[in-house]
Amino acid sequence: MKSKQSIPHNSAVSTSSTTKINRREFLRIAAISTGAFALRKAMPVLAGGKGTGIRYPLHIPPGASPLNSFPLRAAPATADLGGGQLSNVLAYNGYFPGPTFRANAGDNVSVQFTNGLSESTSVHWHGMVVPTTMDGQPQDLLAPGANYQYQYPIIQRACLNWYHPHPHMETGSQVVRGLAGAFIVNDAVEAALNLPSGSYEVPLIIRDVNYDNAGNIVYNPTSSGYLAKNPMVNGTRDPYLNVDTALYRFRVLNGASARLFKLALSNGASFVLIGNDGGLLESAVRINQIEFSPGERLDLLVDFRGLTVGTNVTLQDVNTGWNLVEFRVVQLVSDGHSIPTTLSTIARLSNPVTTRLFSFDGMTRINGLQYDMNRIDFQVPFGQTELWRFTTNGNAPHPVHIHGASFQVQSRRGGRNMLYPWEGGWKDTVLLNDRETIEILIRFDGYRGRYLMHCHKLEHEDQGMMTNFLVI
Ligand SMILES: [Cu+2]
Repeated sequence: MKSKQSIPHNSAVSTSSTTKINRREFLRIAAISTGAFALRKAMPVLAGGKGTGIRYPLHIPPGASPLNSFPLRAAPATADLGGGQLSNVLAYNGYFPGPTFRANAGDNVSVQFTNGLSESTSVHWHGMVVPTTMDGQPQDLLAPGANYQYQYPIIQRACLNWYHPHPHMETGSQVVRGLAGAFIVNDAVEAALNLPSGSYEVPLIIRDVNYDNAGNIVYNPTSSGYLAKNPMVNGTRDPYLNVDTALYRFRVLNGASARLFKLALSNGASFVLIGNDGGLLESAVRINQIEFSPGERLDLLVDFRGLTVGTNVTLQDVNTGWNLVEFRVVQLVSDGHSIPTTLSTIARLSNPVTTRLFSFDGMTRINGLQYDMNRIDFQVPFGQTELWRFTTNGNAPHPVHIHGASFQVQSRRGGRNMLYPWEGGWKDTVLLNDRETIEILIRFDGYRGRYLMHCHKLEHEDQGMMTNFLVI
C-alpha cells in the first residue's frame, strides 16, 4: 500500500511510477478524507479496471512442440479477449498469447518462423542460452514476408522461459499488441519431483492493457512506461479458472511492459515458491506476497485441497487491488501429491575474476550511453566468472535482463536493502529499484558471440537503455 504522502492533488497519475497511485486507492482515500470511514476496510472486489464483475474463462494457450521445423508465424489477428468481443491483436499462429512450447533439456529446437506482419520483427527466446544468430537480436530482424529457421540445442535445466520480438524501438509496441508466448523446458530432475501436471499445471502470463472505444488493444506509452488501466492474464480480461480440490502448479510470467505486480491470494493462503527464471530453487519456500517485474518468472504451487466446493479464491495484485484471476473451486477430487521441500542442487558461482560497473541512467542510457547496435561496449572472456554491479540514478524500476547466460544475485544494498526468496538460484532478470545497488555473479559458458544487456521495462529498452557486449 502506498503512503498517503505520495498522493497527487489532482489526479490518479503523478510524475513517476514510484509515486503513482491507482484510481481505486485514490477514490478510497478521497472517501476517507470526506468522512466515509466505512470504506476504509473495504477490500477491492471489482473484477478489473471497469469493475463490471463479469468474468470470463481463462484462456489456456495450446501446447506445441518446438521441434522438427515447427511452423511459427507472427501476423495480425483477432482475438476474443472475453465475452465474445473480437479485438485486433498481433498473434503467433493466430493465438494470443502464442502457443506454449514444451521441450526437454537436450532437445534440438527447430522453429520455421515467418514474418506475416507489415513491419520487421524477430523472435527472441528470453531465458534460453542460444547462439547469437538464434537470439533474435535487433541486428537480425526479418522483413515482412521473410522466413528464418531458429535452431539450437537446449543446453540448460528445466525452467519457464518465453519468446517475444526484439526489434529496436518497436519491442514494446509488438509485445503489448500480443506477441509473446511461454516456453517450458523439462528435465529429469524436475520430473523426479512428480509435480502437478496436465490440467494442474497452468501458465499465467500476467500483464496490463489499455483498450480503445472499440475494445482493441492500444499501445499508448509515456516516456516512463506503459502503465495500463486493466489487468489481463493469458490474453483474457477478468478471467476465472475452475479448479479441483487439488494441488496446482502455476507457471507465472510478468509479461507486462512496465508494471510490477505484487501477488497474493485473497484467502490469505501462502504460495509455495519452487522456482524462478532459471528453474527450480534449492528448497521450497512458503510465502504470502511476491513482487516481480517485467520479464521475471515464478514457479508456484497453490493448494486448493481442503477448500469447500463453491469457494472462490482470487489471485490479487496488492499494488493496484486488481483481482487478476478468480479460482472457482468446482470439483472435489482426491489428490495425493506431496509438496516437496528439497528441489534441486545449484552450484554456486564464486571467486569472480573481474568486476564491472553498470549505471542505469535516466530512462535511456547505460553508463551514459544510448544503445547503438553497431557499437560493442565491452568484452567478456568465455568461461570466466565475473561480478557485475548495477546502480541507478533514478527512474526505476529497471528490470535488468541479460542474454547469453543466467546469473546468481549476490546482494542488494540501499532501497529495499535485501534479497527475496524468488531471487535465489538462477536468474536472467533482476529488479533494480531506485537507490539500489545490486551485485550478481555471471559466467558465460554457453557460446561466444554478441549478446545484450538491457532494461526490460520495454519503453526504457526501446529508448536505448541497452548495451551490446561480446563474449570472446
Ligand atoms: Cu529501466
